[in-house]
Amino acid sequence: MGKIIVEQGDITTYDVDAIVNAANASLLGGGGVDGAIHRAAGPGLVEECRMLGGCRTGEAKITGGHDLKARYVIHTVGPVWHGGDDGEAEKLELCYNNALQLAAAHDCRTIAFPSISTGVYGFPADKAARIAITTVRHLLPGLPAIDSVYMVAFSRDAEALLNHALKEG
Ligand code: AR6
Repeated sequence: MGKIIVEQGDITTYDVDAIVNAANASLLGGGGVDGAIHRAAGPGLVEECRMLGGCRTGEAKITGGHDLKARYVIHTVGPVWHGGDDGEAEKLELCYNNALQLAAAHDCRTIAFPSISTGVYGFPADKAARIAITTVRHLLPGLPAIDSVYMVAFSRDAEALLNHALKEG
């Protein structure tokens, strides 16, 4: 069965089959990890994204990786945190679920995720880490072709939260 690997790093440098982007509904780029991915992938990425017609919260769409080492970018739109009573947890779970299923459908064996929604969208990082790990862990037995899922934390603090969630399970 595939394994979950928590690391601190810059997801744009990952040499994996697919990296996941924490995008917005337009899919036309933005700040944070989205901006970094678009800068590293080059202008071909936004051109391809223009043809996708946006993406709803919790959904995922796939493009090529362009100038990235990754073969694909899987774009998903996390929920904006509104206090926790607006279905945020379920929507975040959907992001991980849909992104991983889409990766598997494209024969990806190695996938890297950022901590979706924990930047501009304000999702509490501890809760988000638990949802990320739990969701991926539940899916892996049903997706035997997936070999490694990297959970890439941008900060040491985020890495510690993910490691804590990994040990809890
Ligand atoms: N590698 C890995 N993680 C990163 C990187 C990187 N290069 N850069 C940032 N992070 P955010 P969101 C982490 O704000 O909260 C954009 O403008 C960051 O530390 O990128 O889902 C979109 O266009 C944080 O932990 O995404 C949307 O409008 C995590 O990635 C909006 O932000 C997510 O932070 C989406 O907000």
